[in-house]
Amino acid sequence: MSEDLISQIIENVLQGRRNKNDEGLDDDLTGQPGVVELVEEGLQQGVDVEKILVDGLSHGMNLVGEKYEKGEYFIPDMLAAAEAVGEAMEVLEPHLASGEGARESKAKVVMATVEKDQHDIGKNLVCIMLRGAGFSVVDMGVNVPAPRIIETMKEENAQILGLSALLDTTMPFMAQTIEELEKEGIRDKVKVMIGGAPTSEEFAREIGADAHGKDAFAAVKIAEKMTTEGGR
Ligand code: B12
Repeated sequence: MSEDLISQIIENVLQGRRNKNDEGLDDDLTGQPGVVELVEEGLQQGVDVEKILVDGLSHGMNLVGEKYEKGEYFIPDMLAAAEAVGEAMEVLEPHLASGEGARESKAKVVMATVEKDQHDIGKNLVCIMLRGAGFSVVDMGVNVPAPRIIETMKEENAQILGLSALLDTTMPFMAQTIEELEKEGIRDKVKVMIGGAPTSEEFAREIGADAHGKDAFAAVKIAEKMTTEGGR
């Protein structure tokens, strides 16, 4: 039953359908439940929240990415899917954040998508999972210039910084942010993790980040390690 629901979520992400009023890309699907309604149904049925998030929404979005790469989808298709996933994540978030881990706050994490980059689905997913695991998360949003990130790290007295970039062209802003942390004399007080499709372990080492996470699960593991061991 839950597998069936997950496939329906994926299918509707691919169709870019937020709710029952949306038509979808192929046939006219108006009237059938969209991503938001399916997610609500999953919650009512007691389907695991992380399963909905990772196997449904995130996986669906990755398939959209593949279709875009093959030239089968165009930007408006990506955008429709992204909006549907974003809205459904808002429905899911309170359910994760009220989970077991949420009672203790492990550490404060500042999360940002770097300057000139508007991609936020992956970052939002990381924020949701971190909150669910009991971290206190300050989400700075997208297109955040390095100086603002540094300011917020100081104001919030955060222990961990998570940077996201989805474009080759915005990866250098990750390096710039780390340089600014050094200039401001707070690099040794914070741990930096980076992520996003074009980033890698190697790139993380190159720019002096403490860790690279390939997905939201990795982000949680890294943040936990950073908190307990205080290191890489
Ligand atoms: C959706 C999408 C969009 C949406 C974004 C909507 C939104 N609100 O985010 C829209 C339509 C706006 C968009 C716009 C553009 N996009 Co776009 N987009 C995508 C797409 C299809 C999916 C990205 C996504 O959401 N993936 C799903 C999430 C769940 O995965 P994720 O982001 O990778 O995140 C996971 C991990 O990476 C990791 N993670 C992420 N961040 C972090 C941070 C930390 C700290 C950690 C530990 C882990 C971590 O955990 C996440 C969860 O598991 C990708 C294709 C792809 N294959 O990635 C292209 C893609 C990223 N886009 C691309 C391009 C070129 C653009 C545009 C320039 C297109 C244009 N010509 O206008 C613009 C740029 C806008 C801008 N200035 O940012 C290219 C980038 C190429 C490159 N290598 O530079 C891609 C790869 C598509 C392609 N093959 O050409 N895009």
